Amino acid sequence: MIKGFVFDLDGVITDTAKYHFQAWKEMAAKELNIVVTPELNEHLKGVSRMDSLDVILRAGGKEQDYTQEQKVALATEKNDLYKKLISHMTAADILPGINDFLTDLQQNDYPISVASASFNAPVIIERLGLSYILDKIVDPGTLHHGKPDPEIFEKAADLIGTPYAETVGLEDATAGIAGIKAAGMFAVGIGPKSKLPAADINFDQTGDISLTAIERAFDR
Ligand code: B16
Ligand code: MG
Repeated sequence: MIKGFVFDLDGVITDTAKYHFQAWKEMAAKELNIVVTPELNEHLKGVSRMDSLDVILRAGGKEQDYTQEQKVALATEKNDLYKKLISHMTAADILPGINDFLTDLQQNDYPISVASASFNAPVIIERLGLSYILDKIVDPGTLHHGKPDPEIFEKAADLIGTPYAETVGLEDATAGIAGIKAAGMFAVGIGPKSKLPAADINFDQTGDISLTAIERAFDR
C-alpha cells in the first residue's frame, strides 16, 4: 500500500529550469566565454550547482582553468542572478495540475516531502504559496551524493517516516528516476516513456497526473 509521496521540485512542481538556464547562460557568456546551449542545459537538470558548473566548463574545454575558490565565486555569481529571477515567482508558476494533485493527496492523508537538489527550494516553495503543504524539505547541504544516488529520496522518505517500498517518488529527470528506483521506491515519471523508460508509470505532463492511476499501477 502507498504510504507517502516524495516530490522533485524543478520540472515537477514548477519550471525553474528556464531560470537556471538564463542565469548560467548570462554568467558563462560574461565570465567564461562559453555558450550554454539548450542542449547543454538539458544536462544540468537535477544536477547540483557545483556539478552543473563542471559540466559547463567541460563542455567549453576549460575544466582545468579554474581553482576551487574561483569556481565557488562563479557559482555564486550564477546563483545571485538566479535568485533575482526567482524573486518574481508567484503561485501562477505552479505547473498545471499540481495544485489539484496536492489537494487530492492531502484529502487522502498521504504525507508529502520534497527531494530537490536546490538550496533555493524553500524560497521557491514559499514564493509559490505552497509552504502550507510542502513544509518537509530535504536539506541538500546534508547530502553526500547527488542524484542518481538514492540518498536524497531516502532522506525525503525518512522525513515523513514512510518505508521506501511504500513510497512514491515523482521526477522529470533520468537521474532522478534512477535515484527513486535505487531507493526501492515506485517511480512516477513526468515525461513520456521514450524519455523516462525506467519509470513505473509515466505522465506526459503534470496536467495528466492522476492519483487513481498511480494507486492502480502501484497495486498491479
Ligand atoms: P541550486 P531539482 C535542481 O533542482 C535543478 O534541476 C538543477 O538545475 C540545479 O542546479 C539544482 O537543483 C541545484 O539548484 O543552484 O538552486 O541549489 O530538479 O532537484 O528540484
Ligand atoms: Mg527535476
